[in-house]
Amino acid sequence: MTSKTYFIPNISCMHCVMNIKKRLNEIEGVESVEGNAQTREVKVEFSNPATEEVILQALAEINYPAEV
Ligand SMILES: [Cu+2]
Repeated sequence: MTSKTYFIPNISCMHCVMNIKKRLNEIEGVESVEGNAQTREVKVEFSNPATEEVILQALAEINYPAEV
């Protein structure tokens, strides 16, 4: 399992975090998503078939691109 923490500048409140969690949890292989609206960080734990590329693309699609 891989664990990654992403800084997502567009997060402004808990609703943003909820939207991100909802979207990332739809990805097969994503095991957990934790977000913090204050630090604007989201921690994602995932394994195959999920990849970092898929996660980053999903974030960009919902207008919460991660700063990498
Ligand atoms: Cu928000």
